[in-house]
Amino acid sequence: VSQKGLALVDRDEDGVDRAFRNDVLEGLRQPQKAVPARWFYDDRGSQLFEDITRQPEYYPTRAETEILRERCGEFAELIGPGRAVVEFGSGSSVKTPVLLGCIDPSAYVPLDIAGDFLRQSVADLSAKFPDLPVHPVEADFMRETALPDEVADLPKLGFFPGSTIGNMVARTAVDLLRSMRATLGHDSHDGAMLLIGMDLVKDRAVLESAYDDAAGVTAAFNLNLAERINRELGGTIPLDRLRHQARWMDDYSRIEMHLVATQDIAFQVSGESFAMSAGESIHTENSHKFSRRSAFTLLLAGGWTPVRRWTDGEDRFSLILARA
Ligand code: AVJ
Repeated sequence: VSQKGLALVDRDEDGVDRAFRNDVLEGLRQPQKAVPARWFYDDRGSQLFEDITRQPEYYPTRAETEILRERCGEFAELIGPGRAVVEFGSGSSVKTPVLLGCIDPSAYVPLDIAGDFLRQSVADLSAKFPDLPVHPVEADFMRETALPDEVADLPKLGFFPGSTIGNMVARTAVDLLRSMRATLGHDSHDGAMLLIGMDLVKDRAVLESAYDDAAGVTAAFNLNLAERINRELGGTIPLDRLRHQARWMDDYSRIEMHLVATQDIAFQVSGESFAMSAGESIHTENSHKFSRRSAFTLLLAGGWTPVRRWTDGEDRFSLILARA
């Protein structure tokens, strides 16, 4: 195991994450208030997301894991042994071991901006695969990243599960796909491959309840963002006057999550004043859903040619293998 120690979070004199403050203040100044979804994932938010994946209404994690388990032999055949698996994000404790067990890789490179999660997932994986070299890289996977020298000569497989690509609008998703292609190398003899999870369009009621579970875990996950703003940015957002909402936006083929004001409110964040009328919202997340064709179009725009596509037994979720 090798590790480059790098502090990626830029904090001011008071320990405030500057990028978080900028994103929140800029977002709250817009006519449709919005905060980027990446800020959900503090420790509490990451824990709540884990809880979401265990809710009966939230099918994506189970559906994708089912595909990974059932198609093991096909992955081995199409991807082959000896690749360096580069995971964008620090890795799920369930999905990553399934994939690694299927394809006999020569190295594993988890790429994550959060060093703590990275260290935890490295420890978990090394315990399960003691002979597999693991080279964690602390980096923002939205940017092209230099991979460790140890994997320079290995053919690469990018792994991007969870339909996290769906949290991006098309422009950002294409930027990411292109930077993944640059990171993984597309000009080598043994070209890079990408295995990517993309959630599918389905019945509106099924989608809306996946993002508004009966136990209220997704609501808590959404509200935690406002709590985090209050805690880290000296905010006074009245949490009891915000309500979680999941909306299917058919024209955009996406679920939007909002925090809706239940009455007129005024609050401060980092010394700046904001107001919301009853019914007005803060837009906190997009989760795009794909058809076969919209998924292929997005991948092709990002420089990736689909090789094979799998879905789960109920056609809820897709996993696509593509080549650079
Ligand atoms: C796994 C990050 C893509 O959009 O489905 C779950 C995040 N948000 N419930 C998704 C999420 C609300 C999730 N991602």
